[in-house]
Amino acid sequence: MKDTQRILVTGAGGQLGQELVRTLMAVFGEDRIVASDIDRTKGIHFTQCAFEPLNVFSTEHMETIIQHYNIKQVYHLAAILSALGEKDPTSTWQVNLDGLLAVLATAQKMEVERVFWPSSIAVFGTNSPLDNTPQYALRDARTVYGIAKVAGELWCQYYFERYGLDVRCLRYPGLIGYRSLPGGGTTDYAVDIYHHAVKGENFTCYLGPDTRLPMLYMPDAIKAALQLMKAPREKIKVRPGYNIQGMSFTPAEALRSIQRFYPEFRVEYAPDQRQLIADGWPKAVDDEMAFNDWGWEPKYDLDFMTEDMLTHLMEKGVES
Ligand code: VAH
Repeated sequence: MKDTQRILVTGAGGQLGQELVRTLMAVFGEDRIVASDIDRTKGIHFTQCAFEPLNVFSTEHMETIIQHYNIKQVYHLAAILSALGEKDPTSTWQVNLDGLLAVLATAQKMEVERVFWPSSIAVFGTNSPLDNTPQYALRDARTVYGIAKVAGELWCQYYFERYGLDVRCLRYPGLIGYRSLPGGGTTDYAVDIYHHAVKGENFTCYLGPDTRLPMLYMPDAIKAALQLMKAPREKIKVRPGYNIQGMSFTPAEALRSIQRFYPEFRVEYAPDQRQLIADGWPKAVDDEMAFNDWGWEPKYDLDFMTEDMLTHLMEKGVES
């Protein structure tokens, strides 16, 4: 990208967005990043770069932003996550799928060079092979969130093949970070458990102790997005989302990892409706194609992440 060109992040106020904007500013410079969110109060997180309240359905407003800031890359993160999404399926579909279509159409019209969109391991479901799920396994999603991710992947592929729009996607697993809180996900327990440990409070987990899920520490998640977006176009051989993960663990394994630092910490298990969602997701995914095509290689495993999470949460003090 040229120095006069900028990057727009939609849904920047979310768990991934806050951390992504922070890294993009460090890499490209604060004056080349435009953070946006439908919730104008999220602007408090972005005092060093431009912030624009934006509802992606207002395509004229989006066009004006792209024109005014000379936007050449868009990271479209605005979405409702899996568990919250089940409370209002129609709204979840509209935000997650129709919102993506609005961004793809506008990016195409305004000649945006590259678009990043986070897909999810939630594209898979009970009839998909769930142990070390292959890149091209059946996408048998059973949540509205997952169904919208399957449809979104197909639309991203269509915009690439029909119009040449360079859309790049990652199938993120559960994301874990200490700087921002998730909201409405099925994997959110994996963030909350660390906050409880540091506060000295025992934790009630809404998934059973042996529920294995693929996960990714936030520094690796951000690294993957920037690595994917930087790769030469010809290296990107997978246009639906690339499978990626950093680790795969159960709540019981997370507990043991934390107890190395907090031996008295305890977890009670009280599975709720999110157990059904998790049971239909991969336990781990095969991310070899990401490694082969653009050099994906995670840095953090469970114990390394636990040490980093606890250290930073102790330093910063945990949010209640
Ligand atoms: C969720 N954190 O729980 C998201 C993610 C694979 C899980 O898509 O909905």
